[in-house]
Amino acid sequence: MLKYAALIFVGSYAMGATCESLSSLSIPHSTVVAESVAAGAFAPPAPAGGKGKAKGGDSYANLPAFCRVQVTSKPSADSDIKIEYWLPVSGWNGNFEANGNGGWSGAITPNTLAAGMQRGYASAMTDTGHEGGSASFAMGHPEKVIDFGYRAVHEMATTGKALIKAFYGRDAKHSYWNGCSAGGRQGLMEAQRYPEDFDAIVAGSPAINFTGRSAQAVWIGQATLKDEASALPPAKFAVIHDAVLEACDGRAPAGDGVKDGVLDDPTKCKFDPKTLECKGADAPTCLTSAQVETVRKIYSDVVNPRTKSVIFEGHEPGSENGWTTMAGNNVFTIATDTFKYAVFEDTNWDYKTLNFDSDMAKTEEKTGKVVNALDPNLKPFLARGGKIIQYHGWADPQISPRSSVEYYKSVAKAMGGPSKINDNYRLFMIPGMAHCGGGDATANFDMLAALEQWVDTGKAPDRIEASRVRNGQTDRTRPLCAYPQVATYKGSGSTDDTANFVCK
Ligand SMILES: [Ca+2]
Repeated sequence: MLKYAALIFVGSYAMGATCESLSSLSIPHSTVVAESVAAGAFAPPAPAGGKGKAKGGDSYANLPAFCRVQVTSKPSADSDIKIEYWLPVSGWNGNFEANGNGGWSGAITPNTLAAGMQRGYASAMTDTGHEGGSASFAMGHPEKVIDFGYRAVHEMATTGKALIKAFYGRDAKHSYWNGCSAGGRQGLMEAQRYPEDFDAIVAGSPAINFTGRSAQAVWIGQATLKDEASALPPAKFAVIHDAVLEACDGRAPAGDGVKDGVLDDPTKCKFDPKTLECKGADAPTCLTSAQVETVRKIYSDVVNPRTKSVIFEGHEPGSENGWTTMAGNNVFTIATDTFKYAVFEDTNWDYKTLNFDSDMAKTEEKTGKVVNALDPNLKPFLARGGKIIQYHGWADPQISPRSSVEYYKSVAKAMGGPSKINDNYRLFMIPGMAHCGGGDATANFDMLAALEQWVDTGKAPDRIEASRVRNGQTDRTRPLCAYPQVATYKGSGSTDDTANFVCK
């Protein structure tokens, strides 16, 4: 087998260790297996069933030689956390990048590791301590829930730094976090619980209130699946969406300024679904009175019926085309898993029984306090110069975007006002974007590059350029603006050209 040593001639550090020697590195409660992989030689595991090509199979042919390190970490007796690191032998940019997961996580995806390494990073990913996308692992395994909640990522950070130091003979210049959805939650959780782990964090569409959004999916499921009359035929999602745009997209003051198929700030859209109510019999282009009530429920915040306190923020106008996620024929599985396996530990648990008053304390005590990342105290992270780019699509039908806004505001308040966090923490709300991408938005952007630039220059990004690609063509460019600013049309020129917009 080929043996690679990372030869780094920087400063006083002349040489690191061979890849294979990392296997004997002593990492607390962990076993380490390291192997050299020649350029283009990585063979991803075959997909289930053993036939066909693994996802991203062809792209591995272009990979540089790297040291592949597989770690099993057992910080508790019940832990079994898999972590993988790809350390490029040459062309290392000097930085560490840890990548986040999605949903209930439970997988290390080689194409994610490859993407980071192709940008020059020593990249990392963990399965968060269990395999697969179900939460069934949680039943009877509170330590595994802790691993999923925050411990696996912390292990990935500390072990990654030790491996980098051993392999390259020096510390990483900076440690980056990059994740969306569950990965956004993981990044903000790190800033809250382990402020030393990462220097800079991209937190996309974060599931920071994991139990809250689970409650919302049940809230919507209880409304839509209550009876046949309350259900929304998926064909009507587009009808509602069109009515929303008709009401709120376009010229001010009634609209948002620019008629472009997306809402710049849907919280200002006062759309009443009753305007769509059928005048006579039910028809494909209108809503029955029962359906009007269902739609109102989808837009409404999830509240405790007794105290009226908000459990989670409602969906925004503009998100309708994605409502199959939570208002389809089944209750969103990620949500039912939360209650079935983590909170109640009962495989027979029925979503219809969830009580938004009496069940909430147990939800918080059992699961919320482990998996939710809502602590507004980022002082230790910000004090050491940590940086966060958080982003969220305004049309996200899976994690309500206002949950990001509310968290951002809570941090600003806790830290003494927006001016106290502005140099370290910025939120970018993306008009029309669905969950971590898609929708009618300018959803092509590079938040990691923006964060790198911020770290390297010290100048916080006020606007980040984005584009929309349709049928292989870029048909719109637009700036994404640091909240609370929005991309504002200057008044002349094409509304598909970013040069004609300012952030204000
Ligand atoms: Ca608009």
